[in-house]
Amino acid sequence: MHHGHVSHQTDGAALSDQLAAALREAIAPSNVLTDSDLRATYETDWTRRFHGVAAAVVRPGTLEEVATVLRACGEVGAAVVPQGGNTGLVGGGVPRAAAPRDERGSPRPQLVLSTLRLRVTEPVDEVAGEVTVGAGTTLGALQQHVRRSGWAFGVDMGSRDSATVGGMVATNAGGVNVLRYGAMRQQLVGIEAVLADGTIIRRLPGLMKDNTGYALGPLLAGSEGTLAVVTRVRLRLVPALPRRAVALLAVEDAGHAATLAAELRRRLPTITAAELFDDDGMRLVLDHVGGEPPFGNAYPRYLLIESAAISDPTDELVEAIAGLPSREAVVANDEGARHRLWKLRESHTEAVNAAGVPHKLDVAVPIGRIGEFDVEVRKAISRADPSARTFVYGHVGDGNLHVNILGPDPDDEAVDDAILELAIQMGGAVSAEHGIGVAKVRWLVPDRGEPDVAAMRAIKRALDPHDVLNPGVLFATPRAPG
Ligand code: 2HG
Ligand code: ZN
Repeated sequence: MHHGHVSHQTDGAALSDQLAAALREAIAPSNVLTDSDLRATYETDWTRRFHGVAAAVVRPGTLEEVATVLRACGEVGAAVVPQGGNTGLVGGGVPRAAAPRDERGSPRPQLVLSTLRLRVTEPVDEVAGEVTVGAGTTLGALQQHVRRSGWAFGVDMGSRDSATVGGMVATNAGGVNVLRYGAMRQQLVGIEAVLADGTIIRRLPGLMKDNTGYALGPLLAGSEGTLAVVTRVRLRLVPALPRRAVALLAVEDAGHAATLAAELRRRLPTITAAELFDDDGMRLVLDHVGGEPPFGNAYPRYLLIESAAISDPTDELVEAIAGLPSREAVVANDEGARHRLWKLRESHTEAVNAAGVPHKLDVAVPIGRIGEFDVEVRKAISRADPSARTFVYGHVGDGNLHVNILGPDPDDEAVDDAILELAIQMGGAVSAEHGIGVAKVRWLVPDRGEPDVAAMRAIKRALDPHDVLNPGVLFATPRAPG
């Protein structure tokens, strides 16, 4: 099988004099990085599995600069890879390993367009419970920014200090609170973006209801940089819930964890998260970050539950889990102890990454079939690669499992295929939150079906007829026909 899109890079075309001159005229030369040392961190993704060569990394600081970059790239047929905090896990925000090609088969230069400098934050609109921020604002900075307003942001995830709001919208990031507040698309009330030809679209209304025409924001959410560069977003906020409690339950298997989480969603209205991990994963985390195991015994699976409210939800949480058939449980309400329990789950990504170059599949599975999936996926992985090490963790409350594999070569996709095939077979999806990127392009049609993908391609052609934005991401053939 040919798996040319990972690991082995071919050289992309260099920056032409015309494009170099146009960029340097539009943007301060210090924000047009052509030196390979300066480009390096923008060229490799967080897993190290995906990387490519950029002719340049450009860091526009204003909306107009973004538009100029896109126009200049369009004129010379260069490809633009939009990038936020570069915390993506499917290769969608770094240059392609095999450079995209033009009609004559020549490699096109690829540029990374970093949105990190688009950081203008507007004051919180306390009456509407909304805020408008630049795409390059990190999630952590956004959380900080709204802190004193009595409002909070509804999406949270482990990469908060690097992930940017623009990237999170472009990928429709999910995270740990989806069962309570939804993913990024559900937080979006307005958007400003630049289309491939430099056209600026903007709707940042500050209106709770706005039913005027096609909703472009929700369309761009999850478009993975293929339709526009997101420059600014208006986000809904949720009431700040300052008091928290966390419980860790030792359980028999993943199906058991899913059933308990589903039960708690009904019995515990303050629930904000229901997370799963297995014992191998927890040992790997403890070896990596240190700390004590939460229980004297080892158990097959662990379920972490968080509650948040205006007043202390501990009693409510304790009561809700008291009647549940778990093997053992601990509850934490002071900050240090809560943090230690969360760390057992949130440090998985980092611990797995420290142990090797991982294969990561973030599948969605119908909640009622999670137990069966967890059993079958481990069998399918051992069949595909008997020496693979498997860790299954994730957001069990919303049906999103992160299957992580160590062992197979970065460009050996046998285990990836086995996992994704099983997810589709069981009525799931090949991506729950990380997106398709370049990692799963072959799986878009098997998952979505031809008619859906044809409609997506029609949208892509209408908004980006010359395939300027992120070619090679989402669709299997870089160049859409027609
Ligand atoms: C998480 O939930 C992230 O921790 C990363 O989505 C998942 O490491 C992963 O595969
Ligand atoms: Zn996740």
